[in-house]
Amino acid sequence: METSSDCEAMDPDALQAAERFFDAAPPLSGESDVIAQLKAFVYKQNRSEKGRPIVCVTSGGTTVPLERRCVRFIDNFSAGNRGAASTEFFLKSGYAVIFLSRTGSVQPFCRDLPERPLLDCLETAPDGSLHARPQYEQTVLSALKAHSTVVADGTLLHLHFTTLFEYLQMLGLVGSLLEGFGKRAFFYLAAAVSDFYVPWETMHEHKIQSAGGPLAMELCNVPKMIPLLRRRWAPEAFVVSFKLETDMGMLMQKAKGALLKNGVHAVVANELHTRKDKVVIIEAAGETVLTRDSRDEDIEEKIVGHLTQRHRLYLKHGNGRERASDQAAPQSI
Ligand code: 9Z3
Repeated sequence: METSSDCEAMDPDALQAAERFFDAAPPLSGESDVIAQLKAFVYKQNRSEKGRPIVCVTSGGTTVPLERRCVRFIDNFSAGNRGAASTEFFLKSGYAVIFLSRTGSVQPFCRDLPERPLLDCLETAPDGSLHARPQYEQTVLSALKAHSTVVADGTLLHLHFTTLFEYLQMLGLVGSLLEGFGKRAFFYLAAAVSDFYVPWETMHEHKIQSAGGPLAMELCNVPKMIPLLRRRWAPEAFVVSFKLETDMGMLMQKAKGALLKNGVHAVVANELHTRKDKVVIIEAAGETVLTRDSRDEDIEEKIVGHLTQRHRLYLKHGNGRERASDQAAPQSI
């Protein structure tokens, strides 16, 4: 069994930087409510089906506030499609899912609905009753069916973040609460997390004034938290991180580096503009290229299929980071 001691020890400077980040971060609003929801969910999963694996899917982009009473912030492109689609496939594969997503990002089972689902999908009949418009009837029906199934099964927990601080604090809470799940816990880190931020202690309290002329601000590096997840919060959990670049050459090099440096079980490498069509999964065993064959297909079905199979192997034997000689040959799917 792999434990934290089997992993490379965490660099003490990196650990200190991570600790400083949390000490200086603003208190997480609604923290006790988040903990209560998590505890109830975890308790339910343990009671209802003993062997059910549990995955935390992170999704969407984090904001970086520029002021404490925040008027302005830095954001990124992530819409949360990957996390929402992957959640649907994890649920189909029998996982319980903690969906840690950016407020307002794409949600599971809503991907096919228009942007204003209530206004665009529904209409009132002359007697005042409410109906789905005929062109949306099937889409609304299948979204409702899928949603009510997971509500009845109690297998999906939604948690929302907006800022980088909230995201990392909530990931820490989920990590620590899932420690007891051992290898059954799986982290699928698809959220696009900012690399830079303004530390709370140096942040302007009030709206930054333009009268002072052009704005020059220094952003600090966000401490790396994946090693903390791997080595402290949930050392036995199966952890998959994502690497995004806009330069293909750099992508593979950085993704391979992340696999080694962070001690994760796999890194999903994707390039910004082709992310819906192609990803490369990098593992100690080698590389697997996954592509989507048509626009009707979700590449997430293949990503989740590949990784849940790896998670099953990890649960059965091994540490999930076997070398190429121990596993089936890498492939293109
Ligand atoms: C990803 O690479 C995701 O696949 C996407 C999904 C964000 C591209 P969408 O939300 O896109 O469906 O629009 N996520 C991780 C990106 C990231 O920030 N990775 C960090 C990095 O590349 C490591 S934690 O350094």
